Amino acid sequence: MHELVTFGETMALFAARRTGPLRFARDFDLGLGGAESNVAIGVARLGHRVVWVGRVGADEFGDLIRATLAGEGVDARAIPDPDAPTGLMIKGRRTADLIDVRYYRKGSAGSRLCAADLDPELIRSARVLHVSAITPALSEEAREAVRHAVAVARGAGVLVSLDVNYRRALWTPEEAGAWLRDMAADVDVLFATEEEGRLIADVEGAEKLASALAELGPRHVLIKLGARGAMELSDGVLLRSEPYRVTEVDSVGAGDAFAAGWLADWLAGADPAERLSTACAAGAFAVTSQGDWESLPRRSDLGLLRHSGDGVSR
Ligand code: KDG
Repeated sequence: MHELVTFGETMALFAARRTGPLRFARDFDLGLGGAESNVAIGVARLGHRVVWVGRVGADEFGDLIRATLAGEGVDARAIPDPDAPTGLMIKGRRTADLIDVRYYRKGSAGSRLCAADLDPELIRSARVLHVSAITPALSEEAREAVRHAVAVARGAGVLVSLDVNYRRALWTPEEAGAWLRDMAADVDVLFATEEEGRLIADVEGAEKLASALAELGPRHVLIKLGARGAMELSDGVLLRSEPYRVTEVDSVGAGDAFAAGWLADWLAGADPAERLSTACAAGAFAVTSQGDWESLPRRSDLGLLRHSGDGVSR
């Protein structure tokens, strides 16, 4: 039986190999990206049974998504949509330190996900439902799908996890803020950066922000602080975790890795300090190579980062 259910749009991802304006990129690596499928892979790699649901085009990219997720041990319910293509995400490298993401996803198969695509029994029989605030920005039916899934999960006592994952290209801060404030009372776990948290509550300072967000309803509030680590406010108890020092190659997907680490350790029943440390370690691993999810850790990798000493693992 699966432990975590998630759903959303996963796209084919073309990542430019060379630095500079995208029009001169010439060579691209083909892979995939999607906030929720990144989390699904992360939780699966950390030893838990995960289902991902989404629509894909009846095309080569849909097949790529289905096969890749299955290869990562995710139970992928990739529903083929004959009337729309798989969405595309293009990742350019404008400078060595600046990744430039463009989407070609309007009207895509993934954006047409609707409540009827989500089997209520699948949600009720899980321990965690994980959603991101990318999905409600895709279409009205996708927004309704999130609302429906969260209501089903709450009715069954399933832990509801929400990652803000704000995407400026998809909706305005005002639209996102209104949706998130409306949703906050219905979620148990909220993941946000400081900037994302301020879409919901206009409060300065991570600690005050975490308190303000917790007051809206979530039992666990996670604030990702990037190079400063992370903060968690759970049941009134504040925890902090230092960052792991790694060389950053590609930061896209770090937040999904953090959520995956935290959720996997929640499923494993780890104590809160350990859980937050796993989340930070997973986030650190995610930035060490190209790709939104490829360098996500297995359990055995976590120790490598925690005790890397002179940087050699023998
Ligand atoms: O967090 C990384 C994701 O954002 C990426 O893999 C693709 O879902 C995606 C999006 O909308 O950006």
